[in-house]
Amino acid sequence: MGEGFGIDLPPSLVAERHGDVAVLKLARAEKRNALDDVTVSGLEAFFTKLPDAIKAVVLHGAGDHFSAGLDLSELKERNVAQGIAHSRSWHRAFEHIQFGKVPVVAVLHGAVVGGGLELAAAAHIRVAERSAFYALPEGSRGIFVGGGGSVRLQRLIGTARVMDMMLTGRTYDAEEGLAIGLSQYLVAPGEGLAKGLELAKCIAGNAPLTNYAIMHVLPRIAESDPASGFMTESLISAVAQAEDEAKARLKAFLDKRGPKVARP
Ligand code: 1HE
Repeated sequence: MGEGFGIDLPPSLVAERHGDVAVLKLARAEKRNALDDVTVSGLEAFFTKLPDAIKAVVLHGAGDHFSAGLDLSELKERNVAQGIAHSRSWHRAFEHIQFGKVPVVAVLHGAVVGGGLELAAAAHIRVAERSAFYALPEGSRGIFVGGGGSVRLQRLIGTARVMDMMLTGRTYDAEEGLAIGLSQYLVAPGEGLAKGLELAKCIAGNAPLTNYAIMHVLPRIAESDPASGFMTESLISAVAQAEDEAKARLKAFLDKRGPKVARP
């Protein structure tokens, strides 16, 4: 259903185009959008092959839940080597989300659990509806996160919280999720997609190189020692400001044509 994108997607993923924003829906509601191998490969294909005309993506889920995580029915078949390869396939797919072509806004509702939370963590912005709840039930299933959660979630909410979620199966509700940084926005039930689209449209209006730097350079600076971070910042800010697009935007503001910063 990737028509309009020229991307061959499995039935569990449905893509729509809204101008320069792509909306990708996890469409396996009957299995609570559990992520099977085909869906993970489809995610990789989608985020790798996005056309240049698309400037931002909204990712959301059909039905009452964002995603129930790993498709547990596929798990019982794997040996150790296959398990490593499987986890690495998730890493590859999600790497193309976090460090892909354009920013991704995830819209969360209902269960955002296990691999579903790992998927959400690979997005750049998370909008939660009040129904959202977050958990890492891996501990109770006798497994471990394998979709990059031990890297991304620790950075997002801290090691102590991830340990608690994994050891005790603790569930955070949407308000708690907002407070601890699992989502940046909290909206009423049913309003997530509209909010996600509004944010994606705003992001799509930024200079492409600025978006690229925010996605690709900012997280690397966060991982650097401060001296390297300062130097990298100087380099990327000089690169960005040298673009014609930046010059045109600065001139527009000075000519009283550019937008002012809005009060909250
Ligand atoms: C599934 C899955 C799944 C549902 N794999 N089939 N994830 C979990 O441990 C979460 C497991 N799921 C749940 O706790 C619940 O399903 C939910 C809280 C998400 C939703 O509850 P509910 O009552 O709306 O749905 P349900 O009746 O439990 O499930 C509906 C169907 O979806 C049912 O199948 P059916 O054939 O009986 O209709 C469920 O079996 C199926 N289903 N979740 C497979 N996860 C890279 S490592 C990542 C590691 C992890 O992600 S571990 C966490 C796995």
